[in-house]
Amino acid sequence: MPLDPSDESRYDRARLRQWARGRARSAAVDRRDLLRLFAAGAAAGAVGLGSAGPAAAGTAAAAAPAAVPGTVKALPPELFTIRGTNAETNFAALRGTGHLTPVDRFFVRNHTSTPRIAADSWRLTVWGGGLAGGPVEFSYDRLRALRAVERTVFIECAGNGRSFYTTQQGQQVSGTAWTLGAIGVARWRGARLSDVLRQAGVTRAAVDVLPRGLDDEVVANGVNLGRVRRPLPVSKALDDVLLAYEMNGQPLPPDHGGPVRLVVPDWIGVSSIKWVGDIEVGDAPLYSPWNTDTYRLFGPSYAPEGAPMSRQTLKSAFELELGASVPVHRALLLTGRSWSAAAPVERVEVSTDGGVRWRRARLHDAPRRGSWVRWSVPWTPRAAGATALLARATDATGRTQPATTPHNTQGYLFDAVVRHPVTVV
Ligand SMILES: Nc1nc2c(c(=O)[nH]1)N[C@H]1C(S)=C(S)[C@@H](COP(=O)(O)O)O[C@H]1N2
Ligand SMILES: [Mo]
Repeated sequence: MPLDPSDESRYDRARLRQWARGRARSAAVDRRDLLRLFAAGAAAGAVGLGSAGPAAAGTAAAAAPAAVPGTVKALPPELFTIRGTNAETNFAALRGTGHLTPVDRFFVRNHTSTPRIAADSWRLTVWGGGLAGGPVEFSYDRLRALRAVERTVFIECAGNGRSFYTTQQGQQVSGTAWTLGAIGVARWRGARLSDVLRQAGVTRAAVDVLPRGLDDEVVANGVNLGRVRRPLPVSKALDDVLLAYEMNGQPLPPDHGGPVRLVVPDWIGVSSIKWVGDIEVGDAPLYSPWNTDTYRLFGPSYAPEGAPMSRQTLKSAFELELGASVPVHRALLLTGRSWSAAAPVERVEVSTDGGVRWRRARLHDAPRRGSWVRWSVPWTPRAAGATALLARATDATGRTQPATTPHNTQGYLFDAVVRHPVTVV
């Protein structure tokens, strides 16, 4: 019986019991290698799989000069901050753009580099013990012939905001030092994964699906982890997941997984596998290093085996550079965006005096699940000097961004209010 994905901790406890009984397998990766890898990452305190470090860069680092990500699209410095093989959207570059993130400024998170895959040579193979029969293949045309759906959904890296564990909370974390720009909202068009799984003959015995990318294998700390892949419970896979082939009305661009990627609403970005080439449908729980070792919560607040991650969290960002200078006595309009994976954002409050007084921001979008709201607040700075701008969102579940986030070693799911430094001159 598939477990309810809304009860994620129950789902994970069940998986962990199965793991402990030795029923689980971590496709192609030896358990000892994983432990060694995690120990190395933790000891180094700086390099994890989420890292842009030399180990995580894998083959891309060998093929390209250091710090030049293997992307196809241009990454001009006004729009992006380069972080190893990844490119972070500069939030200031979103000011004046619409609700959707234009493709030319949508962040890129690549474990290695962007592969070029022609639509007419692309194939998706669906296979595994959770199907009634053998493998079933989908060409691009077959996928496009299925009923198409469109959804506006954000994709956000689990490590978005990671650098604030260090700069605000004084804590050490491993991985790419994102500020808040590892998120984008797009209009995705594609087939439902549920339609594909049904055509492939998914049975009631199916437990997990494991989509895998066609990009290069990932080598970290000398261990080949294979291709990027992360399991989803079949209940989520049958619920609202898309196999997307269009982004903002264009064919899906290479850097964002073209010709076809998964879009997994509300879940951490790594769930949305780009350049998907095959999907294993397991009749037993499936594992990969991307849910046993990375993209998992470890630290003093968590059990030794760690805690699972599925849904993203709640955040706010100003459309302004960190450390910006603003003129004294001049009226400004502060703008920004807030988002939550749990429910629509209903309220945003802003402080321009380091968190003493708060004002309601004006919302410029109807709050909607799976997307962000744009907001604004007028501000006339009255005194020169350094200050901090703060924005704090509350979603329809009543959850408000907290003052601090409990530490985890890989710096995931930062949701605390960010102190955005500015200098009034
Ligand atoms: N095949 C593959 N899929 C992938 C990745 C990857 O490196 N390879 N990165 C994942 C991560 S960690 C994130 S946050 C999102 C980023 O999507 P984007 O690059 O389109 O912004 O893709 C996910 N899917
Ligand atoms: Mo990510």
